[in-house]
Amino acid sequence: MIHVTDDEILSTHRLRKVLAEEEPLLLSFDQEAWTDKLGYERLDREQHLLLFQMLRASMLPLLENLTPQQFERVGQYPDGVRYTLKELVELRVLHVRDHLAQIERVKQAYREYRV
Ligand code: NI
Repeated sequence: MIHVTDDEILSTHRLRKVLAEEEPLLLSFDQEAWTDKLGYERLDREQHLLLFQMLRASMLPLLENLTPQQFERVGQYPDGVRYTLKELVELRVLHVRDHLAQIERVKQAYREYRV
């Protein structure tokens, strides 16, 4: 949950930059370093879930009623790879979906183990 929220912070930042600026620089993060150095196991999950929900809610008015031109706005990573706003939104959806599937697999494995 903490990782998903941290990713959402960056994703929110990227979407806002691409909407506001001309071909802005996009940033990724070193996930393992964040998990390790920020001590994820000590952080409050409920608080991060709330933060995730607030980030999502804050983006709704910005992502509603976008024009096709806005969806084609572009940002670029330092390695030169370019993404449109549309692609960034899709990646953001996939990321959360992947982690939910992962959580389900862990639960399933746990249930099977207990039987
Ligand atoms: Ni992830």
